[in-house]
Amino acid sequence: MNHFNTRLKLLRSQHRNLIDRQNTKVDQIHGIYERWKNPVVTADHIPLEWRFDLNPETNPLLLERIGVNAAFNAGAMKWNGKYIVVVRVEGWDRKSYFAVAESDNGVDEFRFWARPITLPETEDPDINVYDMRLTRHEDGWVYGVFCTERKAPDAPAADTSSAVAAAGIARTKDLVNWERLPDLITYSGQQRNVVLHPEFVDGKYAFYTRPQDGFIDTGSGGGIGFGLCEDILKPEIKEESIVDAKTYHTIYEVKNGQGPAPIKTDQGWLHLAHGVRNTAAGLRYVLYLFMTDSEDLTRITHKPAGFIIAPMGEERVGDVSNVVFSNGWIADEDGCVFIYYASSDTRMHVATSSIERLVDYVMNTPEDGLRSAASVSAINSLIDRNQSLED
Ligand code: M1P
Repeated sequence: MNHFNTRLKLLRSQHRNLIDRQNTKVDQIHGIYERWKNPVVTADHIPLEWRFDLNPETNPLLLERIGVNAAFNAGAMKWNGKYIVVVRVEGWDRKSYFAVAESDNGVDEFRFWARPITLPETEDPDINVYDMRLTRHEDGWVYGVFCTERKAPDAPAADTSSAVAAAGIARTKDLVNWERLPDLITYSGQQRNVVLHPEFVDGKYAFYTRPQDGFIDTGSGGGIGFGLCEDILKPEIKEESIVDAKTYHTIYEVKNGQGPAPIKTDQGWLHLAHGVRNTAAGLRYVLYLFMTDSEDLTRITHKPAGFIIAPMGEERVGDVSNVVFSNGWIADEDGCVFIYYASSDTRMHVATSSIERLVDYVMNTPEDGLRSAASVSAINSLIDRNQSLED
């Protein structure tokens, strides 16, 4: 009993210290955004009540019973004045589930709500669910669109890895009670990184998609697609067009995917996405921005070359190293933007910026010329303009 009480006191104090830890801004030379020093949500932030049997009779050694491996890839939104993240929590058993954590200021003191989200299943139960994008839609609902993964039905018995990815859809009015809708039907293979646009387009629900031939290899798919759906209760996209294709010798050469729902600005829709390229050390995931036309959502108007956020320092290492991934950001009414991103499929971070800075970055950073010579030409043109200032 003595051991139990001492250990419980220690666990509680360590947990409290972690949650209460204040974050500090780390200025970046580029000036486009600031990183924050500490991860904002980690596996250790998960409440002790979810992980430990706190009864000394049944757990006298106070061992962890249901462990958490990672807390990452969170959707985000402002909710009753709080900064909310809907985190992908992955257990020691490899299963992911969703859980809401909230903070008063968006950069520290994230606390999980009392329980993880109880997500209703469809008639074909999900084996794994992850990466929820939140959309406050103009129809009045908050939608969560996520990846649902199931074993490939036609895989030979010896193949215990092949899976099928599709877009699951749930909606809520309180982030506690969720109504599950049928999975999105598309005709372009598998789907991951599907996101609902916040406004109707021609009276229809508009989705960003990411068609892919297989579970990991995108094959002929791999770009950010777009399609319309007439009835959200029977969600189906009959036609998809590619808005932002994967492209040779870019940071999105292998595949890419829409991050959170885009933010509406006076200049157009601001998009955050991830791009993937291959290296000798495996896939490298980075984040990039682009802007689409206010009216024609399929037309990219501005697209800076390269990444805006790439893994840095300890972000580089984790369960899937050399990855940054984002499916959540929040634009405050005063123009501040909180970009929630995960590193290496392990923990959550925040970077802060403003609509003004991100729009400036998107509209004034040179596009990818797709050749080394074009990159040098862009630098020379900048030097020329700078030299003319001295004349
Ligand atoms: O492991 C990196 C990411 O891989 C997938 O993203 P994509 O479909 O673009 O390859 C997802 O499983 C994502 O959760 C994960 O972070």
